[in-house]
Amino acid sequence: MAPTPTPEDRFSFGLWTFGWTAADPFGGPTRAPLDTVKAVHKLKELGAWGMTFHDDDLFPFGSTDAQRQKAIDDLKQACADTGIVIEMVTTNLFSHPVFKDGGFTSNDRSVRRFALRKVLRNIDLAAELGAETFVMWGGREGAEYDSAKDINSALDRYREAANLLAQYVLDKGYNIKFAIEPKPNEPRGDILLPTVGHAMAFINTLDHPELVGLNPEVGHEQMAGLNFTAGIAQALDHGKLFHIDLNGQRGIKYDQDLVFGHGDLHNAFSLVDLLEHGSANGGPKYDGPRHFDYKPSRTEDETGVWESVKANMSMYLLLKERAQAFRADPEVQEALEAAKVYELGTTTLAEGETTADLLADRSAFEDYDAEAHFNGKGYGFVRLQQLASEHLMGARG
Ligand code: ASC
Ligand code: MN
Ligand code: MN
Ligand code: MN
Repeated sequence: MAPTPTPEDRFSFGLWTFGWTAADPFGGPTRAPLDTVKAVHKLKELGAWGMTFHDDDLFPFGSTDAQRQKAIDDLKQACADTGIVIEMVTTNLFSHPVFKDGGFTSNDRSVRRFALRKVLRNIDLAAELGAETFVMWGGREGAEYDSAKDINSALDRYREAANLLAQYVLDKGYNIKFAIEPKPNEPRGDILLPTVGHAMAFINTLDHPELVGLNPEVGHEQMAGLNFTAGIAQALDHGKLFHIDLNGQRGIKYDQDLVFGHGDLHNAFSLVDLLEHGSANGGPKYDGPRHFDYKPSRTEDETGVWESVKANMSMYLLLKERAQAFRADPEVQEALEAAKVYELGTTTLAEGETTADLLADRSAFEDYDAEAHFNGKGYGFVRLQQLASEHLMGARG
């Protein structure tokens, strides 16, 4: 039996996830649009805590001011009635044809100015609704052809936009931080800031790096063949894990946006273990929302949509239980010890020891018997992984 989600779990969903009507590049929609107010009530019923949206999810591009305001008022009322929190807001700079060459980094300057205005308006809305995170996924910020985009100028324009937005939030006194979401490709052939690592390096070049972090998505890193858990660990190490997009992906292919855990299950297990317990030797922990950015498969009807919403939360909670059992198992603790996982938490030089001391320590080098030290001895990493796998499969305690 899967555990029941509660608001304390802080699960949240993008309006565009369960609301996706399932049009893809090869075929039209297979589902009717959902009513936002009904959907908020359904989320509450299923045990979710929060919801997020792009401006265009809530009120279609080109809405009149009155239509926009009606959608906002309806959402506010639904949130007031249910207690659902709008924890993050983001801007759609990818659907409308005007953004076909990007928003902040379009070669066309007027598009860049329009994109900034669209985002500024949406930041005001985010503040009004109490959202504390503003995500920037630059899906169209990229190119198909190397000669078509001056990457140096594009990064300058991205930086210009991020600096302007951070200064706006400071001037307005909003309690909002930005989270950049990397993705390697799709819909563009190549996207700027393609991975967690690229984005973190970029953030360090901004005027207010403290206001800008990351919103990594499981599948986006895995599309680049990268280990998502390892990327998250590095983002935590840099104090940059401001938000997270949980979903599933099976290898290097198109962005599948599967239910969390329906892709690389081992990596989902280590991710939940890291999010819930932190690193084995301490270190910064994540305490933000558990946000799902997935798509209910095109084959599903509305019942299947809500089943998939439940499946995301169930997978997370089941993995949390399995990770707790893994950490609590004395045999696992002994295996972690034997594998020297904890020894990596000890500094390489003793406290106060200098480089001169290290150079003077004959046991570290001249008398160190490298052959004897490793002769015939292994680390036992495979045993550890098998114990993790047995816990993951519910075969132990
Ligand atoms: C986002 C985000 C994505 C994309 C995608 C839109 O804001 O985080 O991954 O938009 O979900 O379909
Ligand atoms: Mn995705
Ligand atoms: Mn995402
Ligand atoms: Mn996505």
